[in-house]
Amino acid sequence: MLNLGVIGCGSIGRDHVERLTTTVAGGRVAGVFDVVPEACRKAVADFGLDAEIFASAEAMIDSPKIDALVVCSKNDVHLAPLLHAIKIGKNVLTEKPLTTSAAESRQVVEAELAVGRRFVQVGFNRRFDRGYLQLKAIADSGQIGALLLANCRHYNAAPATSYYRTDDVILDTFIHEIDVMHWLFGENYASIEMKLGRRNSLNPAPDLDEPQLAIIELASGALITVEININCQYGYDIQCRLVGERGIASLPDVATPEVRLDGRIYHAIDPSWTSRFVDAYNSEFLAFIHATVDKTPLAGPSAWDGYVASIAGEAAVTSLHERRKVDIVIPDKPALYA
Ligand code: ISE
Repeated sequence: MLNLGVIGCGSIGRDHVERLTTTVAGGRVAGVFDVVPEACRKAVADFGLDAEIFASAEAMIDSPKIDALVVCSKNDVHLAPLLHAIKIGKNVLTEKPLTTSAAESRQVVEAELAVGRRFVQVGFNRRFDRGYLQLKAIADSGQIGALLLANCRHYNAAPATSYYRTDDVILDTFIHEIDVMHWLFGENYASIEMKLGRRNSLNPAPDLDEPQLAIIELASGALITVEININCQYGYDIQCRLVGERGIASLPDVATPEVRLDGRIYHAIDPSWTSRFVDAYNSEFLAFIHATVDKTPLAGPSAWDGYVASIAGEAAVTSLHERRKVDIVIPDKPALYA
């Protein structure tokens, strides 16, 4: 049984504590830390945890009672625990994004390269989703030919938090497509251009500019467009369509029952990512736990993938603010991440 220490017991941290306690085998929550101690006490009480509440992330990472870490703290404070865990040789599953800047993400990569092994798996959960895995198999099989275009939609009913701002739309939401499309296409990005759409009058936050439209150009000339709309009101709607030379492959909609009622036929849409990607979250944890227990290389999205996403994310933020197309330059991938 892998003893996990969870850093950050807010919304996604609580979700992960719950899945580790009720669903995912092979690991248990043995320690928790949050800058708000009450969040730890609540998680321990709500999920009946037999876990130590630590006074600091450092103390938990250092503790011999903790085998590996799960980072669910705010996006801009991921770096310190990641570097600390790598330094003392413990694996970490960190929520996305790896960090909020390319320079910080590069530090994580450098820390792994210095030791010569991977310690970090990034929570880009799409890579464990059944539908995306099917798309990847179709793309890699060559059956629809080389990929020419892709269109994605990332719609949230409402922003994730009351303090969600314009850059979060890129670095917290769109970052998923930045990673998963890089993986699906298997080639590097060349440039990105972000556009702001007409403001939704139902958007409650004054400094949250969206919807946004991304146009990504790949090294081969292929183009990806992504609509990010986080005030769509009607549900959590994730779509992706790959256009190849001979055919098209689209992400299947999540199967929900067809309901015939009150003169209508309809399928329910997931309300949020928690339910939409529940299986993917469970699978990413299982993969992390098995690799850590078996001492085999981590197989999920790596610190390098997180770094690439940070480079592209930063370019997207620059593009949005400066209203211009921005080049994306990805360095050569080190052998460790081959
Ligand atoms: C959240 O953190 C996610 O990971 C969701 O997939 C995304 O849709 C949401 O906007 C993020 O806040």
